[in-house]
Amino acid sequence: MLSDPIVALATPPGRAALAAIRLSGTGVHAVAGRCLRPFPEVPRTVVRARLVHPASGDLIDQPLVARYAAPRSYTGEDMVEVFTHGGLLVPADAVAALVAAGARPAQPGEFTRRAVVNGKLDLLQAEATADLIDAGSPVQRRSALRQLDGGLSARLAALRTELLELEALIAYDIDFPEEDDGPVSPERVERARCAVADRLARLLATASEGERLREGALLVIAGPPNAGKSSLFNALLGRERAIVTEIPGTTRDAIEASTVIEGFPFRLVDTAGLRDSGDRVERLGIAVSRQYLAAADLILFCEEGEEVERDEFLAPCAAPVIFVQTKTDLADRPTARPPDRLGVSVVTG
Ligand SMILES: Nc1nc2c(ncn2[C@@H]2O[C@H](COP(=O)(O)OP(=O)(O)OP(=O)(O)O)[C@@H](O)[C@H]2O)c(=O)[nH]1
Ligand SMILES: [Mg+2]
Repeated sequence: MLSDPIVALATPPGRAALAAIRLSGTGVHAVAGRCLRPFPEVPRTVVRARLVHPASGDLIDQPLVARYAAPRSYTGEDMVEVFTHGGLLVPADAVAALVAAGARPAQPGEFTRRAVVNGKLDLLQAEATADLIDAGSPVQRRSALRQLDGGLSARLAALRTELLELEALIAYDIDFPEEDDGPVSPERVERARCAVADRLARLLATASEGERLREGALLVIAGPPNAGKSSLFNALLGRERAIVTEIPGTTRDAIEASTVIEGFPFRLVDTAGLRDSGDRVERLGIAVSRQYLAAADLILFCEEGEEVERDEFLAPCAAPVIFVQTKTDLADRPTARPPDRLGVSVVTG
């Protein structure tokens, strides 16, 4: 049944001051009323209640309880929210009591699914809810909130309207084909078609940006051995994640870590130094470096001094490349830094 009473813990289990339990569905007020004394009579008010097991009458907690009446709730159904104390035992016992009182444990996503079915959210907003919960950077949060606000939904609705208008123009032309110089000129149909195609193309162009925002842009640190790639990787991460030694060929496998830079999510990758190597393991590592270079959204190409054979490694890459001159603290640099290179030093910061 799609509207049977369901219950779930809305907060993660574990030691915490509070836990939130949600119930939704037809008859859910009666179900909750079997465990909660008093049960609030007025929707959208909060009362302090005693939560007991419906069979044994055992006191489980003294929670705050809020009541919502359909359709004015998250799911659009009758709902109850119970705020118990946190921890491992109390919330679990509270959910068990509510199940004993007649609610079924909810499936993952079932509350939001009901909200979609009842027209409280559209599918894009439901996805935005998941994105907001998963957001790991301020930009991800802003983007999810925009979508939750209906930004993308409004663009799709406008697109749909334009398509329907175009269809109507074409249908009119088909219905009255004899009218040579009818009210619908071919130019008008063509103009409308171009406008819709253009809008679709612009919307599609934002798709990869959205994906990058969700997954994090792939920022690949590459360059010859010993250039200071792992040092830069650690500095950008703010922790010693990759091994650093003075031995060229230290990093033999790609190391990936997530980080937030200026509010944007990044998948930061440190790679094996690029050179022609006779060592089998190192060669395999360099092959992995090349795969990351091919998939990168942005490449930081590190060089310590003289320019190396960049082209052999960078020619197959589509991503923009920032050339980085490392170890700028060292005084014995042979020549001044070329203007196209960004200078960094992990010694001076
Ligand atoms: N003075 C100075 N030394 C640095 C700097 N960055 C790295 N080094 C040193 O350069 C050496 C190589 O650093 P790594 O970060 O391991 O270099 P890598 O490019 O990852 O090397 P491979 O993994 O072998 O390809 C180490 O001895 C570092 O301490 C810097 O900014 N200044
Ligand atoms: Mg390294």
